[in-house]
Amino acid sequence: MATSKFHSLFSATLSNSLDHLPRKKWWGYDVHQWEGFWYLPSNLEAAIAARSHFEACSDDVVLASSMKTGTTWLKALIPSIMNLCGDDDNDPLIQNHPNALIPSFDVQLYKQNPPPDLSTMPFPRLFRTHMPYHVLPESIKSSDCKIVYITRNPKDTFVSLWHFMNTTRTPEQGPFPMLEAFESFCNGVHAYGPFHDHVLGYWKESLKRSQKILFLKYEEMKKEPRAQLKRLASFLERPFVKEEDVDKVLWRCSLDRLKNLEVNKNGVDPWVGMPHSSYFRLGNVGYWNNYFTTKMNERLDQITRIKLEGSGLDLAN
Ligand code: PAP
Repeated sequence: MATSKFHSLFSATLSNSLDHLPRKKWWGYDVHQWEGFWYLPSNLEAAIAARSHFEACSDDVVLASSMKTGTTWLKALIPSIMNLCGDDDNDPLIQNHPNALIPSFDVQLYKQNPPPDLSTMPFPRLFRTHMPYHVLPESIKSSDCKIVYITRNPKDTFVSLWHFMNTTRTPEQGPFPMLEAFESFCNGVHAYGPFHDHVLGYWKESLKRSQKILFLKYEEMKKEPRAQLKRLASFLERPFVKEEDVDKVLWRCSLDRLKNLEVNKNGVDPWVGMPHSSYFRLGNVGYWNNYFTTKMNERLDQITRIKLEGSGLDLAN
């Protein structure tokens, strides 16, 4: 069952060499603080291994994000743009959940010991990660490889995360208390949190190196998908030649289409143990409004204001 597999993958204890790290509870799971961010144990060990072992190539593309900010959309869009999708009948999205099209450093590749042999991967290689910018493998930062970062309004991110994590709970347990989850989120204690620090790390770097890091916002992708998709394709040096291809890729990667594909309605992610369907929900902007009290709204808005002050970044909507 998905729940128990998730539990076994994510509640594994850290090896002894890491058990000196600060530890807290998040949704009943241990999370450990490393270099300013909180991680589930197996993700932390994988992140540390990736930092030590991964060697970037100049034409690699790394998709980075905090959890639940629209990454799955990009997991579909990036391979589609990179011409890996062929014609409609050969679209890999029909047979594969988007998670399978871009392997993750920290939930997949570097969970293996010894580290994976990447020599057989086709070029350009595509990777994804939830690792914060400052702990990325050095070669990602210093090589010419490209990073695509996606973020989202923290209030919608939180609600999306709450729904996703509830998938790990049994019917007897019921949903996790929202206020308790909210308190953790506001305190930055959640997988790959603090959220705002994660966003700021990539934002600041994207201002310094716009050729290296493309900074996308989920709300802008929803509002003007054609323009944002073209921006993404140009950044990846795969500009669209035909306008109709823009619409084709948007359709192929649309939430409605992906959600209704058999491969995404059934099955479980082999690495995380979560149902494939749990990666596709409503995809609404401003849905937090259905859950937040005035107090919650003011609190998270204030945190966002204080954290982002002077950064030039606006995540309100
Ligand atoms: P991850 O961090 O586990 O990869 P991620 O894909 O970043 O999750 O976030 C999931 C959100 O993206 C969901 O939002 P919601 O809970 O508010 O509905 C999900 O619905 C949304 N999403 C997934 N695929 C798409 C898509 N193709 N287009 C738009 N939104 C999508």
